[in-house]
Amino acid sequence: MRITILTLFPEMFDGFLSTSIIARAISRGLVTVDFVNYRDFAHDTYRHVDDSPFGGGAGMVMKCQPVLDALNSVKTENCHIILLTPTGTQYGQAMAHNYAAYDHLIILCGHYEGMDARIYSHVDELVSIGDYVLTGGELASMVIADSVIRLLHGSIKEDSANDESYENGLLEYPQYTQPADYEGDKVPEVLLSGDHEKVRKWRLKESLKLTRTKRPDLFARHQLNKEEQKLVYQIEDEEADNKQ
Ligand code: 6GU
Repeated sequence: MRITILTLFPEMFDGFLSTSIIARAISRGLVTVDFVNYRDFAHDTYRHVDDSPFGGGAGMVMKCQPVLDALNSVKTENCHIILLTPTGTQYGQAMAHNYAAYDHLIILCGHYEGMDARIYSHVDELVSIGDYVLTGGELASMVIADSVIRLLHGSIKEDSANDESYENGLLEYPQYTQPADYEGDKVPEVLLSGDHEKVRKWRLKESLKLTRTKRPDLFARHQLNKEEQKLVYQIEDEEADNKQ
């Protein structure tokens, strides 16, 4: 897979690309990441990429010409082009899986007050990573690239990807490691039992409990199977008992 990132600040990505799982995925040849700096496509003396907004108001707006010339310089036949903006569709795990299937993903980072809206019709989608405002799209593009790259086959162990939060529509169960007793704070007994079926059931129940209380929105959308429905009845009974 190839990911091309269009940005005014490619140096922001140095640590991201040279560390841990992302660095390993690159060295294994699973992904290449390349950059285009909009500034290189600004042709006036001062290499302006932005200008003040028509109609007035604070801040600067990124101009069509340098952004679209930069984009046209890297477009390929089967590429998928996303533009990062707080006004885009909210990003999620399903979109990460979707993106991981493309040969070439092009990500446009905005900066300043945003981009000239005429740029929008030249991309496939507008994407936001959540309901807060960042100073630019660079961090958002790292969030997207990270979540996509770790899904590429050979990037991480397959089963570590399957159990996680969001993959089955539920939050992940709590994890523990050595020691079994940390200053009197003990790991749940069942995890030390060696009974794989009991452990699986306990984890599923904890996932359901966590999702139900922390993310009622996800829980409402999750289709409970028979086993899960039974566990939810247990959870409700336990809650009722605790109230008495
Ligand atoms: Cl994609 N860009 C900016 N500037 N802020 C954001 C965002 C993107 N997603 C959430 N906040």
